[in-house]
Amino acid sequence: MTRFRRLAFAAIALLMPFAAHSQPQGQGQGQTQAQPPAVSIPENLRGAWFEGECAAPTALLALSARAAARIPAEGTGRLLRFTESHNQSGWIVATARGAEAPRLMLRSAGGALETAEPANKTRDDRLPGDAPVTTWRRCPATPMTFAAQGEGIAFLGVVEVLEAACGPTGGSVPACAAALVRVGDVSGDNLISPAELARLFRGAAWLLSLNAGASPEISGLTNSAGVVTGVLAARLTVESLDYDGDGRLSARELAQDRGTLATGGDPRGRPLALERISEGAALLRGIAEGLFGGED
Ligand SMILES: [Ca+2]
Repeated sequence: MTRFRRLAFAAIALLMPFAAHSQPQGQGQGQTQAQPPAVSIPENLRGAWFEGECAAPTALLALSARAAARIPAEGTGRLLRFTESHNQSGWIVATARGAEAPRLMLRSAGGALETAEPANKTRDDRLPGDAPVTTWRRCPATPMTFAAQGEGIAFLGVVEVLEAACGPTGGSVPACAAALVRVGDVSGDNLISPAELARLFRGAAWLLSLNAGASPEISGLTNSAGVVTGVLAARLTVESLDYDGDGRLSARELAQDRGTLATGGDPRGRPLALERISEGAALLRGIAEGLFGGED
């Protein structure tokens, strides 16, 4: 237990150097509450959608409050982090950050979801132009093809919650630290265990690889198994997924993030520059820096 406690403190301590940075700006400006969200994907559209039959879907589309991740069964995926959205002719038109400000159009169609990705040169009043419309469905259970993407999909919402709680227009350092524990705590003890922190790191690595246009992969389960003995590999696997720290893996721990592909997110906050987040231990520092240091 003390080990977990220390770890939670370590995670929070990482955020502390930025406290002095953020507080003078946040206070004394007489600002009322944060401005209304510039973008918000409706809650009933969030979560995982699939193209094709649930038995063998060809692509996954994960929607959070302010982002979309499209991942084909084979090949590279695409990450869109939205800065603005509006309604137009029955569509939600969301614009993502990036030099070309790519747009994604969404609308619900019965129980399905339709999307279109208009060409960059298509004028707003001509949308969707000749962009093809893709139909997505919900699946009752996670198709095995995409189970490994679950931690990344969960992180899609996690980063938004942190942006909302820790960003320049957000709250205080205690509120930011509390948000970190809230999104990180899987076991429900209000503390962050090594495995819970590792889960966030894996999710962040997934988001970064998707953002860089690489194939998103969760390497946590397999990347060290090839070079270490079976016993050590087994131990590393247990430690990386043992969220409650009892030394063994339950079915619930194994299915965490994979049984249900869920991503909530938070419409408040602005997308920080993911490029600034490097891997591993730099994650929390990168988040804090990006959040307390501004948007770019
Ligand atoms: Ca915990």
